[in-house]
Amino acid sequence: MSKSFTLCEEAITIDKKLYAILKANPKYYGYGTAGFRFKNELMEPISFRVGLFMDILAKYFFPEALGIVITASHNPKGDNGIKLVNHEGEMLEACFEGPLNKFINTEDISEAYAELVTSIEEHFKDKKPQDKGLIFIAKDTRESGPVLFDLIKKKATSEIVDYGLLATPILFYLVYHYNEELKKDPNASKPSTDVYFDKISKGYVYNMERFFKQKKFNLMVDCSNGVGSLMLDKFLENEKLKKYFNPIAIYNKDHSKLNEACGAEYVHKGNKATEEFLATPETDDEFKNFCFVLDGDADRCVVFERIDKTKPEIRVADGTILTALYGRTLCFLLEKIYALSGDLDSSLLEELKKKELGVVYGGYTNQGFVNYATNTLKVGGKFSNTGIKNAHVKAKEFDVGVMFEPNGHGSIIFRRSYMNLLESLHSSAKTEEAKTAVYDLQNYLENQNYINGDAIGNVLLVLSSLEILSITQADMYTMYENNPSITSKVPLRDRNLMKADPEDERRLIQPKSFFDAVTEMLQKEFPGYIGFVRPSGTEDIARVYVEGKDFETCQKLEARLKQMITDHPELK
Ligand code: G16
Repeated sequence: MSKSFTLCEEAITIDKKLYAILKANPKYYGYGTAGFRFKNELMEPISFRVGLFMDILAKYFFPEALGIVITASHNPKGDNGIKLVNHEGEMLEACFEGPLNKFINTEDISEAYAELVTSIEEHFKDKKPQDKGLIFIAKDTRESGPVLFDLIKKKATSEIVDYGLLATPILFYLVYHYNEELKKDPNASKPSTDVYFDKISKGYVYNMERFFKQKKFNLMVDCSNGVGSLMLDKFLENEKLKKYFNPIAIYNKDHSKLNEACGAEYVHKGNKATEEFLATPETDDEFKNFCFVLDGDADRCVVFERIDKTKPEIRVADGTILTALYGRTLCFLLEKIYALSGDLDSSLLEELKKKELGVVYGGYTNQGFVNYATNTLKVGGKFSNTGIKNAHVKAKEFDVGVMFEPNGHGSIIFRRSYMNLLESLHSSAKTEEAKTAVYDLQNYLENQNYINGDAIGNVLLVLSSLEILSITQADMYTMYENNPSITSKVPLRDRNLMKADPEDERRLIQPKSFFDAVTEMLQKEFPGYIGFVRPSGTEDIARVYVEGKDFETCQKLEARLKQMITDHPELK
């Protein structure tokens, strides 16, 4: 093993004791859709080893920071997890997942550590590690968070900056921000979270000052009893934000009931409102309740409203509708710029017109949206497997990419070169009107969380988008027509019983016989319908998705797929 990294005896002793927990629960502990996610006690040995892994990696990136968020987001409160943040403020690069998984799943830590060090050294070739590393850490409100935090830093020698309780996307942003600042000033100080709150608030206040017309709704936010309520309180310290909505009602702030019958996952998957919302009567005036629902670590949000003010049924604006809303707003802002061509530098404008705007969609994205993006918005589209870590890679292939999962996780990503072009267009604009039109787009893109999507940032961006487009919340639901669809799940003993094709998760490579049977059944009995099954990367469940012309047929197909999962011998 390299001399740069050694494992002390104490670390070996600590690990031995902790690893017994994994040995007693033998299975493969893989880095999934959003990092590691298992029962609290299983996360303890994993956290200790993750601390050692990140310590090595951080020394290759120093003086840049890396990040860790201790969260299991939408999972039940008995679970916890770890999301790892790379030096660009994105999820850990996929190339490190293999060595990390090997490290976690090899019992003998001395052997596993030596192998890990070798593979990281090979990755960095001639680059030498520093003596120090820097890691920003935050956690959600789970009780097990502090224990995992202590285990992560127990034998890590890097400098740890503890950001305490924080929404996942904020920690991601802080890593990005600090590393960007370092490029300008090698002595940049560690950012405070205010950097983030100020940025997002600035974007919203600008949009409102420019486009706000009148109050139209009562705003409600369901925080899933998670860390989002703390973030929202912090945002609302800014009085300017509150000017534009009726008093905000915040639900589900009790951290002891994290994700219990509330939150984005509950509302989105169940297509039903929470008790608290239903217990809040609509007012008699013209205002309607407008509800935003966050998830446990406040990186996802979906929106809903009552269909009829007097009835409990709701309709949900999922992440796909948010993609349509943002895509439409971007097209609108661009059209406003194009309309002022006489006031703008013509060659820069031509360059802008050549830039590619696109959307990223996944297996659960309704075909109704895909048609809307292609035929109405006329923007490019790319398929991505589940997980923001995958969507991000695809979104970066566009100059401006709107990436959202239907479950409400997403954001607008753009290339720095695109923003530089807007800056040149802005500074060379010949009239105030043209300058403002360009700045409207700059503000819309720059002052939102373009790193990995933030639930509260998205609440504000949805409100901004509606004002920019002069449309109401109700208009969001009629931008395009969805095909009937159902997303559901079937418990699995172990998520590893199924393996999805890494190229396209809608195909299963294991059990092969199950996938072949599903393909044949679909062709014979449900022609024209979409139906697929994939293992979750965050829970021990199989996710089932069906979509087609008729809802009743979708229900039959869903029931059929669920039965096939339950009956298949290799899935028992
Ligand atoms: C995580 C990921 C999301 C993903 C979701 C479900 O969300 O960040 O990208 O869509 O899990 O993944 P799976 O279908 O593999 O269970 P969160 O909000 O729980 O972190």
